[in-house]
Amino acid sequence: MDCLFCKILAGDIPSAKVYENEWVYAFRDINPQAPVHVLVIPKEHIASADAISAENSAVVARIFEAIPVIAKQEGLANGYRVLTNCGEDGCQSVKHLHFHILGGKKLSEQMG
Ligand code: DGP
Repeated sequence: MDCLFCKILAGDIPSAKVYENEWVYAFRDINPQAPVHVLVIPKEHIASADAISAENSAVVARIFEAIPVIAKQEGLANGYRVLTNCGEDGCQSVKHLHFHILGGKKLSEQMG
């Protein structure tokens, strides 16, 4: 499959691993938008938030279980932002579901 994040999962493209378990992989964003910028992805290919269904949503719970673990590991005790971009209008550039964890500074109140 021609998917950048599947290639990262396969080890074909290097990444700076932050966290991994059976279902989830997390690594540093190559173009950080904050002092801490981690991407959390399912190991299973899901194209975007718009492709989440009753059949595959269990992994989303696994991702959200991993997020506080990663946040603690990254020292984000003062808070952080979790977001996912979806589709063309959402400016999703990589078509493999991913959640951005942003923190390490006071973030902008602007969301869109
Ligand atoms: P989005 O725009 O929401 O689809 O975010 C995709 C993110 O992926 C973007 O912040 C940059 C990051 N990214 C793109 N290519 C690579 C890569 O090869 N390695 C890493 N670590 N991050 C990447």
